[in-house]
Amino acid sequence: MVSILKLVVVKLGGSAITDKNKRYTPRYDVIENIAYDVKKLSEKFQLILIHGGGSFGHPVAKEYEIHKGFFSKKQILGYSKVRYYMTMLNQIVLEKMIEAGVPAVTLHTSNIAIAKNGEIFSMDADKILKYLNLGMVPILYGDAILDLNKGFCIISGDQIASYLALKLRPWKVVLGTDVDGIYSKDPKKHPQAKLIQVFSISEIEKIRTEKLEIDVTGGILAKILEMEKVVETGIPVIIGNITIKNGLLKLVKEETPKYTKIIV
Ligand code: IP8
Repeated sequence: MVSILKLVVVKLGGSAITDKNKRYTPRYDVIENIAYDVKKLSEKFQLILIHGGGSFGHPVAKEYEIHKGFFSKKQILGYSKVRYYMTMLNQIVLEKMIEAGVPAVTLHTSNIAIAKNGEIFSMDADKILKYLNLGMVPILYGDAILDLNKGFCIISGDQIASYLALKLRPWKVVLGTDVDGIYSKDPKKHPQAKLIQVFSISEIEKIRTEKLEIDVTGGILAKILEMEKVVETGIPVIIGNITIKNGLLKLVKEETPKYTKIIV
């Protein structure tokens, strides 16, 4: 069975789908709106959804230093907790998708992938393709996974998005977040920050000098470096706001004036 629909890899950022200031707090209204957009988009595109950790994954991963790999027995309860809370967030996303009529199916990242030194070493992309060919919408998420050298590590949703983009060569990669794109400064701290509509990877030094909030998966800098691998191969990457009504719908179709396109 060969599908003729264009494939889009969509990352639902943790800052959009959760309240990053309150542990384990989903933004139900945002997830519901996104699910409605996904339903509409799924009529025209094949979609792979990947969600981030937000306040479900990051605080607990940081507390137990899961991203540093195994170095103490004290961490193993933390590994369980990260997996537990990420599964919980995933259930919420999945539930809202199904309620909106999206034939979504979760592939738990830690069960289909293994890492080596913090990078995805292998992932069973064939299963993802099989679900796509059935007309379903696979969902993966940033997670704590086994690592061949470090015992375990954290793999971000962005790493999954770039890995799958390079393997499956989608029409485009869309990164949804809670701001309109990449700014000259952190827009949450500097209201006068300017949205960069076309961000060239060569300009990365400009934001490298900024004091940016870094989470266990490296924040905006790690995101851009991950996306460099994708745009280098000619696949477009766009980033924009999915917390507003029809935000994801308009972003995928590039029907909004406010978003960032990442180029080499
Ligand atoms: O939010 C990290 O994924 P991200 C997930 O895409 C965890 O960076 C478990 C912290």
